[in-house]
Amino acid sequence: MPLEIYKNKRKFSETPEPKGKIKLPRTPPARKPIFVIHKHQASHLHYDLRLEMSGVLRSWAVPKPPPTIKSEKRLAIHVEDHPLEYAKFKGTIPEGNYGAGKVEIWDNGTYMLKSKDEKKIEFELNGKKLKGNYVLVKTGYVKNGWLWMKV
Ligand SMILES: [Mn+2]
Repeated sequence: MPLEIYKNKRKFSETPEPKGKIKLPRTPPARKPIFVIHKHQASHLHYDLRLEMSGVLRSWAVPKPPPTIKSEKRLAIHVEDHPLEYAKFKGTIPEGNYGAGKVEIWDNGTYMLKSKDEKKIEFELNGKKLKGNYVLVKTGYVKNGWLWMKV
């Protein structure tokens, strides 16, 4: 169920994060899909890569800074889909809430999907910091683990 996990993890009476809409677009949007990378100072600093897909932001938590050169491989843990409105979210999630801590927009822009299947997603980012071709490849070593690389 889209966004059900997202909603179940959060108390919207306490967190400033968007509630999100369940409704999915019936037709692909005419505009280019967006991406955002949040810098999230939770109990452990990490970066959240989010790609717009099927009306939600498909999301990965990345414990290290995003890859900017070809030799860097980043573990990216696939996490729950986030609502599209989350792309504009920045703020502080209060103590005692899921993901408590400061959330900043580290980069954003549009992207072009090059290919996508269950184990591999190829895409070209056009952000302010990140530009060029990237790939996410599923890895069997870690639960929900993918590797994120610049190619
Ligand atoms: Mn996060």
